[in-house]
Amino acid sequence: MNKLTACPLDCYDACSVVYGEGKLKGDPEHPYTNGYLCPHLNHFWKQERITQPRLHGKPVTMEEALAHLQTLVRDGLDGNGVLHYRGSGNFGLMQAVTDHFFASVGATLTEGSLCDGAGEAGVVEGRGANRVLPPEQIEKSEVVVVWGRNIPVTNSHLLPMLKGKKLIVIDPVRTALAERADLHIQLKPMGDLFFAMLLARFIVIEGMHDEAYLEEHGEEYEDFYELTQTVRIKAVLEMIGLSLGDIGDVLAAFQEKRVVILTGVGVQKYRIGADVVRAIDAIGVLLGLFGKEGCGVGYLGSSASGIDSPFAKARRFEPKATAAFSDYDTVFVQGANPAAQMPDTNRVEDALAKAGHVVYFGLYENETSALAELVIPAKTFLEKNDVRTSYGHNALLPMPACESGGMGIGEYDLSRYLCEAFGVPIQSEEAYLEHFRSSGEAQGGKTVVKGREALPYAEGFETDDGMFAFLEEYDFDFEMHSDYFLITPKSPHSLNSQFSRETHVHMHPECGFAEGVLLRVLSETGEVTLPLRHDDRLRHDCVLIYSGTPGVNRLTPSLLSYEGKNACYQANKVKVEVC
Ligand SMILES: Nc1nc2c(c(=O)[nH]1)N[C@H]1C(S)=C(S)[C@@H](COP(=O)(O)OP(=O)(O)OC[C@H]3O[C@@H](n4cnc5c(=O)[nH]c(N)nc54)[C@H](O)[C@@H]3O)O[C@H]1N2
Ligand SMILES: Nc1nc2c(c(=O)[nH]1)N[C@H]1C(S)=C(S)[C@@H](COP(=O)(O)OP(=O)(O)OC[C@H]3O[C@@H](n4cnc5c(=O)[nH]c(N)nc54)[C@H](O)[C@@H]3O)O[C@H]1N2
Ligand code: SF4
Ligand SMILES: [Mo]
Repeated sequence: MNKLTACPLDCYDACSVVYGEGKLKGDPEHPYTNGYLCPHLNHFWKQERITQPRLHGKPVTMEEALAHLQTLVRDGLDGNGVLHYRGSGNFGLMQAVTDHFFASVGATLTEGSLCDGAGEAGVVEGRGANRVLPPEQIEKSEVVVVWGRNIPVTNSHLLPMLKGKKLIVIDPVRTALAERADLHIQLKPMGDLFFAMLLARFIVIEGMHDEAYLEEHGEEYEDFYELTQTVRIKAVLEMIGLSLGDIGDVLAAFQEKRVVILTGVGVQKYRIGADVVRAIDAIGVLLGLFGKEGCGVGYLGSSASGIDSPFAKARRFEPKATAAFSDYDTVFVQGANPAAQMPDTNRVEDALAKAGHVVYFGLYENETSALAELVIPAKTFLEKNDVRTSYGHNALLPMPACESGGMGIGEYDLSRYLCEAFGVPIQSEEAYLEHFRSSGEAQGGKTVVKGREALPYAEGFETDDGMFAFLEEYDFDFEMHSDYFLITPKSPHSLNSQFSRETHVHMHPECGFAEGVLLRVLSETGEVTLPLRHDDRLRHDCVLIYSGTPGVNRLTPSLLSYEGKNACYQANKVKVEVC
């Protein structure tokens, strides 16, 4: 019999999945999933799993593994502490049940993000809260501006909704979407803050701003207009690789009535990421796009919006992007591969080696499982109960267990074991699941998270005074000319470090190096050697290495964004040399 579940992966689309006879299919009834899945789930079975727990490299039983885990946690709590480092390998809400145990016994958890935290900080500063722009609004638009988001790769279920619309892509790479767009602005990486401010300035100069809307929702806009006047037009356009014509072309598209801007994580992998996203939001405010049918600015919305956590809260935190593993006796890694996916791999490896004991709790072998003392296999999403939400739409999707038995242990069972061993109260699995399920309500034939609006910000912004808080100042000290920009977007074949990972460095064919040659790529933080793949979608001043490529994060720095405690994967420039 078929069962309905949802894809567990960290992805905008959060697909509804039909499971039957050992096969996974896209739910044809679900309005966004539309009956198809992407390669990650289509090939889900091919990925080899960890089948047995391992201690110091030797197989042990699950009972032995859990008993050892208990000892490591106890010793850590009695000594220099325990760090619980949870990643985004599985996006189910029940993944956080381990937080309940670790927080209750006084362990340290992580704060900030490797992902969208800088942009989210900018959104929250400006709008007061980070709401999802529902796909229904995107569908009703006439013009879609895709700004630092690679929709065909990372958010492919949105593609049908872009059909027939005027499409503008702002991206240093000529992505597949840029290829078919009406306009592609191939700016320099890190050029977005200035481009957004210049667009804002010309919107006001041309009188395209919505004065009635601004009086009600953005009364400080004139101060922001003044700030944009500090940007020297000619020098800055030259610096970001654009012309006045590019500004004119984008403004022309803004003349249409229903405009949507979709911002992705690409624009905010820098220390000033919050300011960039806030400046892009300002364009939406000037044009009066928020709270209007078929309009809006959508970033990765908060997936936790509308969900109350039933789990204990921690009091101590480490920043996720720069966690000091070596300060702890016991580090428990769950659903993550920090030895590859955190920035500054050389530092991370060193810090993990100096931590007392590293435990890895996951599905697949990776750089982190290779250096863990204790490895505990998890169950897949098909073998345990969960519920999920998304940062790309408002649906609440149940994920009931579809298969029984199997290898590994689920997050709830592992947490219950630890809670019982340490005398920490824990509710039944069903009570938590019911708590999450009851956060949903029926809306137009599907279940959505209660309280999430079909048209966010229709009543104004959620700041203290209800007004959009425009950017008041900015810092910009990025070297835009020497060396190469490093861009590290998502790959079509992997989900960060899960599944089929990329192995090349990409540069334009006119970069002066032969296809296939081994290139050493160097930054302030480290180096990596990879074979070169020519890629004429790139600017001449860019080196592209996909997220998940082994070694890419040897090049990226241990820096936090100025706001949002986010990793800054594109903050280092790089040099290249032939090996
Ligand atoms: N196939 C696949 N899908 C995924 C993932 C995956 O690994 N693989 N990961 C998931 C996760 S965890 C996330 S967070 C989302 C993120 O998904 P997206 O938001 O799409 O993020 P990225 O692919 O990192 O970058 C998006 C685009 O930004 C561009 N870019 C890079 N630097 C700049 C810049 O300075 N300015 C501008 N304007 N653009 C820039 C890149 O060229 C790229 O096309 O995707 C999710 N979906
Ligand atoms: N250079 C560069 N680095 C990046 C990025 C980038 O764009 N460029 N992107 C960053 C972003 S946006 C993100 S979100 C992070 C992601 O980085 P991580 O959070 O480290 O995620 P993954 O690499 O997907 O690794 C997830 C692991 O989770 C495990 N897992 C999967 N399902 C389950 C489960 O049900 N239970 C348990 N216990 N484990 C499970 C799998 O074994 C898998 O190896 O990477 C960041 N790193
Ligand atoms: S990874 Fe994204 S697009 Fe692919 S099946 Fe999962 S939710 Fe759908
Ligand atoms: Mo992410």
